[in-house]
Amino acid sequence: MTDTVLTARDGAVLTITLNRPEKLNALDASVHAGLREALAEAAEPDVRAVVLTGAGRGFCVGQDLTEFADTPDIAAALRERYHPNVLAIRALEKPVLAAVNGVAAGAGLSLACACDLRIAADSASFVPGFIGIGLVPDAGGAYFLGRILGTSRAFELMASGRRLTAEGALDWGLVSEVVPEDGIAERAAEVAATWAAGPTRGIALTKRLFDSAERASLEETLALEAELQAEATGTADFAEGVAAFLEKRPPEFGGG
Ligand code: T3D
Repeated sequence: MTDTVLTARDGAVLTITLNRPEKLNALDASVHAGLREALAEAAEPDVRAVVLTGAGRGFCVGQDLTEFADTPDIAAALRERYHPNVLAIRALEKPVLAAVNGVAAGAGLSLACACDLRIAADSASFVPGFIGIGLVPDAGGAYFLGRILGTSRAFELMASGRRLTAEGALDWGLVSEVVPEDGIAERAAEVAATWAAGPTRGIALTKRLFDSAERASLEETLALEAELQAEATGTADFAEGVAAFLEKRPPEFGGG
């Protein structure tokens, strides 16, 4: 693991911290590689929830612009460095929470939006970045923002390049919660611990169903829900959930 991406375990929660604080966690080759390793660690079965955050005053300001000169083939760089990590976040069979502790710009904004949930510090802001240097959104930015905000709002934000405040992001549903800057790590740990104590297989199957529903017909979604529900009813957590309900006690989900 590179020291530009750190991982830490607290029970079943894995926290991944982008760690180039002096560059607001801009994504250089070492961060891309470190994130890839960290996401592989996140796939381990005993990890039941993941937090992605940034060290220092930034979340992530996207591509390290000083590396552009050394990147002759941008399309290949996207395919090799960005796409595997974005797809790995979506493929993780557990919830991924972006704790947006500061500015999220360009591909940093896309990364936050690739996650399943977002909370923000009151000092955070969301900066499209791409259009500021004449680029189109990448790292899945158009895909995720279009779905979270709706095409009209997402286009207006991404094509204008204007900065969205944490409160504005809350108002638009881009984040679910805004907390004081000095409390974001603690709140992220709390939220993640709650998710980690949930029925992890059921949550993973719900994630898969929603991801599929974005681009499937009603008929296809009904077919997949039947398949996934059959799988969900085979889990120990389903048995525990029903038993706890009948015994009028809180469930204790083990994640299996
Ligand atoms: O290559 C490919 O594969 C293509 C992929 C492209 C994907 C992309 O992400 S394109 C978009 C890239 N990101 C940006 O354009 C954002 C650039 N940054 C900014 O506009 C500003 O930094 C912010 C508005 C985000 C924050 O402003 P502020 O005033 O809070 O901080 P600052 O002073 O600008 O930045 C602090 C330091 O971070 C500074 O370094 P220094 O001068 O103290 O040594 C600054 O240069 C550095 N920094 C910020 N963003 C980047 C960066 N260094 C490299 N790359 C950056 N993206």
